[in-house]
Amino acid sequence: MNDQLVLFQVSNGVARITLNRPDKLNSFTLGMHAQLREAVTAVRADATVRVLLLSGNGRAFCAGQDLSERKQTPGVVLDLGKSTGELYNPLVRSIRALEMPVICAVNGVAAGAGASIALACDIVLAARSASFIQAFCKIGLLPDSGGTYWLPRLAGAARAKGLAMLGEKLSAEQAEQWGLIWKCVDDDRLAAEADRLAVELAQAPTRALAAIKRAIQAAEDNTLDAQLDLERDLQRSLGLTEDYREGVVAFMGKRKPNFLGK
Ligand code: T3D
Repeated sequence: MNDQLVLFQVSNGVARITLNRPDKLNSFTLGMHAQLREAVTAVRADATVRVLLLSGNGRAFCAGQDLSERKQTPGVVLDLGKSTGELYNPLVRSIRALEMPVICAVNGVAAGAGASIALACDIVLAARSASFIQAFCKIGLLPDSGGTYWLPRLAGAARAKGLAMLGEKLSAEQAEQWGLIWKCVDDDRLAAEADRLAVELAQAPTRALAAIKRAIQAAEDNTLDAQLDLERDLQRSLGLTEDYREGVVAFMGKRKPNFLGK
């Protein structure tokens, strides 16, 4: 049995988390949830980490909830609100709250909660052969883990309803064209391109990136007035960072800045 359901490694400011149940398309079991939670907690606690790169092992990114854990037992009431509220929602919240960019390298199919979790990340890069499937309706559920939040915001209500009600496979290329993801790249370039982005972002002014993430997420609900105030407050604090000082000095000195994430 595979005990390492999640692979975790940190180097040069980049934390790499890889879902690792390839034979079951990296679908979520209780064990995988626990290991993923532990890894995300470790990322949060490690001050050297400036970027998180999430991916999947094998031919899929993630096929959502492992349905073998959902076999009905007579007399036992299944409470999906509990697993959603106690496992998936905290995971989505933790990705959104991480004060650093989270890159998702979608190496293959992302279905059900697997698709929602990919879309919760800040920069989603997909292999050209990958796909996104709102598989929920096929088993009598609705998109969760933020699915009904991301889809209309990213793709518009018409496409969101079509995707969620039909459960059809959306190719990575179409996902890129519809604005669901940052980019799709040829399959054999995915790992290198994800690494290149991660290394670039790990050398960027981390606090500015965290502020960008926070402000763009807040814009989903804010009025323009509230957003202008938030930008003012965040800019004030960024103006006091070492990285801002370094950025200006490097620009004036016509050299490459050396950002430390401080
Ligand atoms: O329950 C709660 O807590 C509420 C929260 C729910 C969140 C959710 O994610 S609900 C949605 C759950 N996911 C799905 O419904 C997707 C199910 N999977 C599929 O539809 C297909 O596997 C795919 C379209 C993703 C890929 O199809 P294909 O033909 O490429 O692969 P396959 O042959 O179906 O799967 C390969 C193996 O992975 C196979 O196992 P086997 O027969 O070789 O031993 C298959 O059973 C297994 N697998 C794939 N997805 C899941 C799974 N096993 C358990 N759960 C899965 N979700």
